[in-house]
Amino acid sequence: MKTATWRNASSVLGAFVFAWLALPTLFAGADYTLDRWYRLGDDPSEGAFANSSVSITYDSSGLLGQSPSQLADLEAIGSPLYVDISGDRPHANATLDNYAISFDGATQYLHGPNLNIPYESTKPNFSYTGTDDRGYQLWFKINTVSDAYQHMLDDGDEHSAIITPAGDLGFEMRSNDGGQASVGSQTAAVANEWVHYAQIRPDGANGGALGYINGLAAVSQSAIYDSSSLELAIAADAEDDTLGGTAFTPSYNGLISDIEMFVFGEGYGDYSYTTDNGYFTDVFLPSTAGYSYTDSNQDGHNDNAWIAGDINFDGQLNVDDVMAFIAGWNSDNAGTINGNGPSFGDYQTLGLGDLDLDGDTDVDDWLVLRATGVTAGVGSLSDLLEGATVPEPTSLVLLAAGLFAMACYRSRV
Ligand SMILES: [Ca+2]
Ligand SMILES: [Ca+2]
Ligand SMILES: [Ca+2]
Ligand SMILES: [Ca+2]
Repeated sequence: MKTATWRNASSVLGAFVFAWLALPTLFAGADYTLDRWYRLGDDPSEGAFANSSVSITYDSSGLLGQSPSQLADLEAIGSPLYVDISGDRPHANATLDNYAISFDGATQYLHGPNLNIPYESTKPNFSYTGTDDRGYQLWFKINTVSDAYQHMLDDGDEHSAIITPAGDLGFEMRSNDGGQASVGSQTAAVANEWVHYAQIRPDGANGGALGYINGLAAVSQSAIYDSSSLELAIAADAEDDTLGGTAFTPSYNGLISDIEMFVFGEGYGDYSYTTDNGYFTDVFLPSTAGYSYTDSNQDGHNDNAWIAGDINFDGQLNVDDVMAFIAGWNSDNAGTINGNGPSFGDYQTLGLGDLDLDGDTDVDDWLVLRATGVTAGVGSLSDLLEGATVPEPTSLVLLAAGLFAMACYRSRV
């Protein structure tokens, strides 16, 4: 989960925020550091109303009046419009999200300072010394799928959220070091549907750049991304104008609702799919039997966290999760990911036992499950797998009955 201070909160709830800032744990621990939160009309101080023109849209993560500024607001070009989406939110639980910004794909876009390599960023909340691990997530809804590139977000021409000319949802991570630039996913773009994107660089060059579409692993790219003096563009392609500035080509036709850009590593927190992928926490998890949605801290994300080891998402850690693990043994998602980067997992592989979220279910995941304590008394992995790498449904039932009997027996002694 993210650490954040809110621009609007700092004006409305100043005392509370400053008290909170005094907590020594604000930027320590497991949470990533939210550098930018572009709510695109939902920051109360922005004064958005339906069908009004955007001139400046606010970064809502950071305190006002700091030097250097903690806020990286974006300037609008071509008068994009605020759109009331309270009747058509990205997902049912997004009750704080009442506005999006609409772009025409021809003249309208937003621009401002890039984040790119955090320690080189021109307008950072912090120095981000030593870390180049970063990511973003956003919601968008396209109007039309064309045969040209559409850029929802282009951060310094290095990391981009795109639709390819083939009409596929995709991502870019550029590299002068032999990387792939644009990689389309196996999912075609569809008009008039909200889509969640996340692109994460989790672990230096070895971690690659991982693109998730609606919470699912979709595109993986490798190599080292480059320094960039180019700006961040929303709804446009950002490229070098050869004069020391950025040339923008507006290219995205549709709505964008909510963008977060964040930093982690080297004292700026950690990124975890199960706590930080907004689709997983806000859409998938509340759709399961074991979890609901609450947002007491009003950060736009679910406060309820997945229980480590709960493979079948019923909100409990018990022998049923061991059964789900055995059922998913030896599975992997390699066939669903495009690009030359590392393998990675998602809620589907997690539901098959991929507890280390590297895309497969193998002995490494068993060690993670065993560390939760839930496998105590159910036998060894080889015992459970004996006779079948992928148990037949009938043998699963028998295995379940056997495990249940074993659990009952052991509970009596
Ligand atoms: Ca919004
Ligand atoms: Ca929350
Ligand atoms: Ca469970
Ligand atoms: Ca795994």
